[in-house]
Amino acid sequence: MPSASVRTRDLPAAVAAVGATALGAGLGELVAALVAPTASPFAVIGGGMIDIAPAWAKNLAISLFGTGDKAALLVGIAVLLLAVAGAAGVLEWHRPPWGRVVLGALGVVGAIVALTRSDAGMLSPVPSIVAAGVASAATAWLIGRLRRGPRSGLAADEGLTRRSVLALSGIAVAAGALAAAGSFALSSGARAVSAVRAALRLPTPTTTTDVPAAAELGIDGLSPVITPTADFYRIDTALVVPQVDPADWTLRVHGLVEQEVVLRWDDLLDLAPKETVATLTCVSNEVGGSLIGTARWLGVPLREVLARARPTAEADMVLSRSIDGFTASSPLEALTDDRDALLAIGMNGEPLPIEHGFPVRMVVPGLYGYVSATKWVTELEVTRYDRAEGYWTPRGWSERGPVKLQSRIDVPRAGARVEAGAAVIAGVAWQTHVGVSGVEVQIDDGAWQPATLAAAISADTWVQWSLAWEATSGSHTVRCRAISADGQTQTDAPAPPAPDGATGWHELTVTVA
Ligand SMILES: Nc1nc2c(c(=O)[nH]1)N[C@H]1C(S)=C(S)[C@@H](COP(=O)(O)O)O[C@H]1N2
Ligand SMILES: [Mo]
Repeated sequence: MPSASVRTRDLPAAVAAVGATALGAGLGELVAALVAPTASPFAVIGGGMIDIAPAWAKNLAISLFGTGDKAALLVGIAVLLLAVAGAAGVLEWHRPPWGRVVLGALGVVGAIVALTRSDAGMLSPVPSIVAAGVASAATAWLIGRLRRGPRSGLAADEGLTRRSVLALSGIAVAAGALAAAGSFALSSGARAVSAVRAALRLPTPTTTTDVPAAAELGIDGLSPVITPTADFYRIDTALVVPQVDPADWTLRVHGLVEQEVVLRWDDLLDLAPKETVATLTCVSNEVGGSLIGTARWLGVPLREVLARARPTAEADMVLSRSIDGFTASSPLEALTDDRDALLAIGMNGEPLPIEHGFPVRMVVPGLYGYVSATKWVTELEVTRYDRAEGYWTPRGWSERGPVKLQSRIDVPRAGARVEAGAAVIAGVAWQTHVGVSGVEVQIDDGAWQPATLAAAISADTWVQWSLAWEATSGSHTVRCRAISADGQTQTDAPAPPAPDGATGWHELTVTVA
């Protein structure tokens, strides 16, 4: 029976590729746990399959496996992967390098799927590429040794017996399993908190802020007035994102207070969270930069929380501290006046994303994030500016950070080519908690022209603006400046972000065809 004997002779190659692929897959999971937790190749492929599976298949899986449906899917993917690996080994044995090519192609598919997931980061393709690279290199190496064999006439150390190849494949499987177990241990905290977050139901807000339809000009390329959560900038010092379970979360309010207070998650819910819209921006934002976004925040006024603790008369600052040690120094005044300074638990209708501070963060209109927007917040120390300082103050940033008046051109993009004729210039302008009353645009050295302002949501948010432009061919410089609600015109004097925020006019060059 020739076919059977062919199969037997193919077996070591198949086993070698299965071992190599198990090693690659395990290392891919480990790399994911270390650098891109949401891009575990298995989770990414599984998530992609769930997204494209028709409803009947999902229902069938749930009725067959119940709550074990996801585990069953992952086992299914593993079995399929190893079967493909075995086939790739046979292919590599007969037609090198096609087995390697198949394994490499699987990695490319994984990397592409990882990049198309909504939570994809820059590093999301890395785990799949590492997995496929290791799998195909180890397959090529093992099958290469097998091919030479101990009696191939080459030096003994260049070939391997089938028995050695099988033993090495077994070691590869064990090493892959060990790496996968390591990644599982590393990511278990994150999985648990993600699951808690996914199951969390937020309370209905007691009050909400209206977003008037006229706040959104709906111009192509203009930043939407509410920033989609997935596009919201992220800035923090956390190498590993803190994983805080709401059930374990507490906020201690202490220092210069008459009554020390400890709040738990349920206490926050009892304080009747409200929803407001606020723009958050980073002091590091350059003129024209993108470290700014606007969201609907659900939370409890800090004013009410601080009132329970009753700060003493000498206090002038609140040092908020996150679970990972970051601190921000906010003026007590800004947290207790009539503005919507929040202990936020929701962002755009969902629990805070873990990287945006789950379960609780601060949001304070009018202040840059580094002196106010503490994520994963667990402590409010009521103190004085002459007694304590926030994380960035000794590192060259100002102890107070009121947001400066700024405006940005979104349309057209810098360096864009624009058709001659009717065109539009549009952007956003802000000075949170002060508000914007106008924006002016200058083209080349022409007169400053007033832009049309969209409806403002409130003084705490940015506002969109636009100006119709009859574009004439050639190269043009376009610049903008905002006028604040209190009558100030945005300064053209350039200042770098440090120590308290960039100033100057946003300006760009446009080529009109
Ligand atoms: N725990 C913690 N909170 C933090 C920071 C940080 O480094 N650690 N960075 C602050 C800074 S500098 C900014 S601009 C905002 C950014 O919030 P975001 O990542 O949700 O956009 O978070 C603030 N809160
Ligand atoms: Mo920031």
